[in-house]
Amino acid sequence: MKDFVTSDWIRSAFSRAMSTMYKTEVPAYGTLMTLVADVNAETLAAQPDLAAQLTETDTLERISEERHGAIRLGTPEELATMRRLFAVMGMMPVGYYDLSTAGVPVHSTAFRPVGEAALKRNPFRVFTSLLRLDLIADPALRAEAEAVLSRRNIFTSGALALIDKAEREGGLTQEEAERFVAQALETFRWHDKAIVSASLYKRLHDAHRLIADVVSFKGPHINHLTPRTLDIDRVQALMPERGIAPKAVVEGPPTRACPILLRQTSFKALDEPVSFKAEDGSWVPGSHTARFGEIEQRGLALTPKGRALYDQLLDRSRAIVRPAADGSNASEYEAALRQAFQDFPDDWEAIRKAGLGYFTYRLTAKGRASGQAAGDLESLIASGHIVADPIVYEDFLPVSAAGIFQSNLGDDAAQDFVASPNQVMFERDLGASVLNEFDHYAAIEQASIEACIASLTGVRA
Ligand code: OOG
Ligand code: NI
Repeated sequence: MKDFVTSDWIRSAFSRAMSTMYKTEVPAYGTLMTLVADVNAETLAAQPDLAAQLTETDTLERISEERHGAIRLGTPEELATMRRLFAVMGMMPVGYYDLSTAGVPVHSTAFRPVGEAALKRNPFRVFTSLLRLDLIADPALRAEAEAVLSRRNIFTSGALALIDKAEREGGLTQEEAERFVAQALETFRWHDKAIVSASLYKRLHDAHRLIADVVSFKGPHINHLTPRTLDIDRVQALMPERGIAPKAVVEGPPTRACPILLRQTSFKALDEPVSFKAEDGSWVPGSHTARFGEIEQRGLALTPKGRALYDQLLDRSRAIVRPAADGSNASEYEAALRQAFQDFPDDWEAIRKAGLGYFTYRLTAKGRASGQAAGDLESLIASGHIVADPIVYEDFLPVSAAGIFQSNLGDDAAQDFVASPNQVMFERDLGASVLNEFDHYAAIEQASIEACIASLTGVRA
């Protein structure tokens, strides 16, 4: 039996390497990281209860390590190989997001670790989109884009060989894992030399800016990395002081005492110099806008019932005000959002009792000391033997994701596509089914209840 490192180890190493690379490529990301670390430290100092809870649930350490990134792929083959690459790091496809309804011609999943232990170790996730060439109206342009994509190979031969090896042998040794991280990183690197001519770039760009971003380059450059903050409103407010211009509104639920799901904001993508290949082999200078920075604040994972309520309240507020990209109605939008969310309880016990969110259960000091106690879960909570902690939402939100895409594609980029979710096609291209996020949270919750009951009563629940 070989001495393999764990997939958690590989994922942590990869996430660190990616962050280091992106900091060099996009210095504003480094500034944002520093700002987030400062605000997190302030928040923890001001809220000892929060610090204690994060320590108790063994999640304090992971906060500053946390991040997600995003890439956009061009072909089914790229998506299928990406699934195998992420699997080496213990990252599985969770959830299906259709962005066509929001005017972006992609559908997506998030590759992330599943299971409590892996998430605690390092929850690094990558929001991964596949371009929907079937949504390009012009058949000639679609054929040209397909031809360009069919000629590129986004993975190094070293990465492909190590993926094969990991699959065949069930893991990688430390030396192989280190090589794997370095080889995998190559796929996500920025390339400033386009693989298309300036005129094809322009036609792709005119069809949709996102199409130009996916088709014109050698690989799917990581387009943002997102640290997790404990106070997104504070970071949003401080960004201008550090020379970063935030997008107009924070996506997701409003500010609450009990954070739910996910709130996100970003700074606008940078205009970066690139060059295009001319017929005579010379390089023609131009520019491309794709890479940005984002921050997120994560809260409670909602049950299907809680999620339905969230979707309903978000729809209700957006029926009153739709946030304009230029920020002109930001305060009206925030007011409408706050008003609508009055109907979502903002107290952990009320949320839990209404069955709106997922919680993990653990023994209190009293529960651990008592050794034995009888009763059902609710009475053991009431008697102070068991306490519930919110489970953090590890996934994404399609309306918010569309807002992030949109703010970085430019205000003119919104287009009407016929809503056409196609999870069947996505899973065929992926070569696997995506996991259902709700099943996953429910299983973590259930396992924690069983563990509590078993240690208090000596029997399995
Ligand atoms: C992905 C946008 C979605 C998020 O955090 O919701 C996303 C992209 O722009 O490629 O990253
Ligand atoms: Ni993001």
